[in-house]
Amino acid sequence: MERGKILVLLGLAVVLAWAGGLGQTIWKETFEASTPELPKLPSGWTTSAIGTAKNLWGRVDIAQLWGEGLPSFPSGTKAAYFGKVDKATGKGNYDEGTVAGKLYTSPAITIDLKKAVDPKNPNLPPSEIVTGYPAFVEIRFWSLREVEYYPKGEYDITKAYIDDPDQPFWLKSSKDKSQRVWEQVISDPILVAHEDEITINFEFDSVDGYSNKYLGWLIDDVEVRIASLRIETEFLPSATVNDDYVGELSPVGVLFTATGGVPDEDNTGYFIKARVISGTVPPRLDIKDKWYLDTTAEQYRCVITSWIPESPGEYEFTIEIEDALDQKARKTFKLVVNPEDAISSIFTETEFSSGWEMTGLWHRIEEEDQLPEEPRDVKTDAEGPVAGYCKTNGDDPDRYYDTGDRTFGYLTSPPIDVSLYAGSMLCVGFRHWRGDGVKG
Ligand SMILES: [Ca+2]
Ligand SMILES: [Ca+2]
Repeated sequence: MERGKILVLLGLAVVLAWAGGLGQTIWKETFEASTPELPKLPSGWTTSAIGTAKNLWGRVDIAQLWGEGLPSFPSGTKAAYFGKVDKATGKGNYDEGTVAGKLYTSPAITIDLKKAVDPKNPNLPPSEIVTGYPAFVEIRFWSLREVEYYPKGEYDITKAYIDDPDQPFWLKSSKDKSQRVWEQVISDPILVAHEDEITINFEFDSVDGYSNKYLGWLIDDVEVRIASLRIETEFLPSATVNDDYVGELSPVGVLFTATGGVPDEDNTGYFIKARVISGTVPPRLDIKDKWYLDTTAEQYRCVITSWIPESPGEYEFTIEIEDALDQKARKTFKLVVNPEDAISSIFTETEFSSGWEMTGLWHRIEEEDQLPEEPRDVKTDAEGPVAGYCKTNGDDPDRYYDTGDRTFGYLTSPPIDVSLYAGSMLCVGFRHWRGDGVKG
């Protein structure tokens, strides 16, 4: 599971909600509890040290930070806070004259998928949810951090992770400019199972004692939710006639991947449903209606064993996936099937008999004996007719381009359809003979 990647949302929440359903909260901390008294954290939250660093984690009410002019908290008036309040100024800082850094950890959160089951939704009766039933969750929290800005090194590090400090799902440092706004952090989907236990770790590390007279770090509304459903495949590589497509796919044979949501279960395993809702799928390409969960890869996969396209074409279609909670996600794909010998030649011209636009002195020279002999005897070695830029000369060979004035003209090919070769490199080559009066 790659937890290093992180999606930070400011205005994107609406888009995600549309793309993957609203998701459902299975655990949430608002830090609003009235006991224990501030600055203590709610019960279950634990702090631990990084080395000998000072522990400044606690809980704060926005009223205590009256001198900061902060935006209102995501929920209520309280939040978790790494820092200390100066009562005289109503401002916060983490300046201890030495390294200020500590870790704090959520209570053990037991994944209870039954909390995600909508009682109005009969598709997933809670009775089917047994220990070990898989699902994807995501961690969300709101963050407001104000620390030193120093792009040449990593100080005042703020990070969040599940179990491995080296794989944070969110990390910022002095290299990232602070913004005095709340931003919502949403982790990538994390594969868990019913009754798994997870803890969420928030770590602040100033690294040293310099430049620590800043507000610090505020956290609010930590949530574990069912992750929205999403198709992870970004695009489909192009196919080639008579060439087995499975070899083009990476990993081999895996046409689509998806994550998020809660799967259904049948005798084969856990799956999400999939269907093509619009567009045209290439003939005989087998898009499965069940994408099974690969627990090692931590994704749902639509696998094909073979597909050998028989004719070129360009296809576009939209797929919709759906999980056991009726969450849906859609994506549109374009698939190009190239002709077998496509790349060697899309278009060749040896006749110049039709379709070409010729202006100025450009004209078709059909016979070899029409090629100019003056001022040089032209031998093009071309097979058949050529296009030449020179003056015609009745029944005698062409000659010169001397019109007594400036002369120019265009030789323009007919339209060449390259739409079947989208994504391919196009190169144009031509043979030419250039002399005093002719091109061939
Ligand atoms: Ca709150
Ligand atoms: Ca610092």
